[in-house]
Amino acid sequence: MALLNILHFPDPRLRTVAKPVEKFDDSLRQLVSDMFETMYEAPGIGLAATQVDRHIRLLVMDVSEDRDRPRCLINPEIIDADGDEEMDEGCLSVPGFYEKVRRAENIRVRAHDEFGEQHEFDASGLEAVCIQHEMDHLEGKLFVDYLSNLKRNRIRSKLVKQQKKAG
Ligand code: QAP
Ligand code: CO
Repeated sequence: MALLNILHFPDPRLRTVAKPVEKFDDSLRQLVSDMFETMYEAPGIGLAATQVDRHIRLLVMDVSEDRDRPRCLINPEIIDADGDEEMDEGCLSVPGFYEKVRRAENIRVRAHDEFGEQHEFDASGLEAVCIQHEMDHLEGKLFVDYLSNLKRNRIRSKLVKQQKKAG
């Protein structure tokens, strides 16, 4: 088990487009386990491999109150979407900032688990928002990209200042 380093906006590595997972082996399962540990410790409700500088199509999440429903999605696809909804979002890669983002309200998802089994399920509300947010990371996209240039630039300069202070 290991805690992984989380990249912070505006690190250019967060803009990498992730590649599909091809081998469902022990090293993949080790990464999944380290990502869960990192997410729970943060604490966060979702973490994409991109955020820990591993550029493969993998995300972990747990939107349950009791933090006892870990879910791992590999090579996820949204195969249906309807409705829209605005929710306050944050991101472990954009610490301290929360803004409203509009996304699909209900989605149908197809993904593999860490053993290579394919699953399909419906998600709504926070779970659906979290999946869409984490899938954006795999495309090199961040929730701040949905904000005005003014808001995004303010967030960028505050984080750059903090990162300089922290060394
Ligand atoms: C994505 O985000 C998400 O700023 C997951 O200081 C968030 O786990 C999807 C976090 C909201 C839907 C709604 C953020 C922790 C965690 C921070 C997270 C912070 C500490 C964010
Ligand atoms: Co995020």
